[in-house]
Amino acid sequence: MTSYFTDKRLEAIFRKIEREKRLNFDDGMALYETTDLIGLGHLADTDRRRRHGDRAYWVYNQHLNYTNVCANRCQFCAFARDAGEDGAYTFSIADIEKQLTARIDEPVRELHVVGGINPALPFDYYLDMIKTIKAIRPGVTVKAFTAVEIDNLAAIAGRTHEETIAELKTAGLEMMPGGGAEVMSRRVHQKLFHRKIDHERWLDVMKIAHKSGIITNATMLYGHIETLAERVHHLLTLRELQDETGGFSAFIPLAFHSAHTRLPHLPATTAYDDLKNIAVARLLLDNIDHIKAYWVMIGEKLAQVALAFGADDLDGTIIEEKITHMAGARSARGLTRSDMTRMITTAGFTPVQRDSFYHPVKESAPLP
Ligand code: V47
Repeated sequence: MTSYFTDKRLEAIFRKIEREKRLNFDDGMALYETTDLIGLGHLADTDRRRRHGDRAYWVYNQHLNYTNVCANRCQFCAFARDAGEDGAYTFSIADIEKQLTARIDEPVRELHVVGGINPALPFDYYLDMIKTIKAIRPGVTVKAFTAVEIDNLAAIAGRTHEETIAELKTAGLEMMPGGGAEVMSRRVHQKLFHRKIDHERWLDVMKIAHKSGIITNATMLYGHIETLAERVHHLLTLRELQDETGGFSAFIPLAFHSAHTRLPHLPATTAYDDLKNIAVARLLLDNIDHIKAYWVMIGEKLAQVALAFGADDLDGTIIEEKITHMAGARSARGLTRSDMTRMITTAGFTPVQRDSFYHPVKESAPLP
């Protein structure tokens, strides 16, 4: 039989995987450097099918971005504003109640809640926000606050990270999203987001969350000034923490969008690089179960193709996305249940509606 691979380095990696040997930094570089996209996709798809068969997950979720006022002002962000600046907003608890009740007839399973580092908000605001969500929608999972926000909450509450997470948990926090580490490199941190906590602190907060029983996701922002070596280092650092805690549920590569940011000259990521990031993550993160193709950032069409390049999850309906659309994303603002299932079935996979913890959810009503 002829070999699948036009790149001989992939053949060697294939044999390593067959012998269940862990991939290392050099393998990661070879996977990123290869131009054998089909060979890379084949390796990732084989791994993906071994874990998940032909299942592809999605969740009925809603995003809530409670404020865009942010003290960090990262170079790559088009969402943040200074207090009082044109377009700055902060939702009151009453605004949040209104947003949730407006969608109360929809079978939302997960609320994804993130916002800027707004120095005017007291700790009680965050507790009230979670309690309000749980009061209006007792059945939803509250997936809220990146490690960056948790670090800020601990500072304003004057408590340790452990105590802060414990209080938020009592209020109803069940899971944390994966944003905030961007790409784990001192060089990139200095250049693009020096006011934000560094990756060592991000990892410390994630470790504490995991040890407190909070499952989290992890992300990597790619397609700006990072090198391939920095990407591989990022993935291997996540793998190392996962060996210790087992607390990461899914990994989501985030494709940089430059419009209205301080890096407007940077070109959009290519489909080729988007698929590579999915596939390399699937292969290097051997201890993280799920890889998400986040359709908001790579578009619905490519997200569908990514299911054959290592991704097993398309995230969800979202209802209304702000962060990437303010940076020029041209994908939909939100998708319906039938959009999600059509994307999956027409790619040859079996759709599984899930809750936040990847338990299958029974459809209770016909698709709209
Ligand atoms: O940390 C900010 C990124 C992240 C831009 O855990 C940008 O399920 C592209 O973390 N272009 C927040 N990306 C989003 C996030 C996330 C998204 C979906 C699912 C989950 C999950 C988490 O968005 C930030 C940053 O890395 N971001 N600006 C931009 N211009």
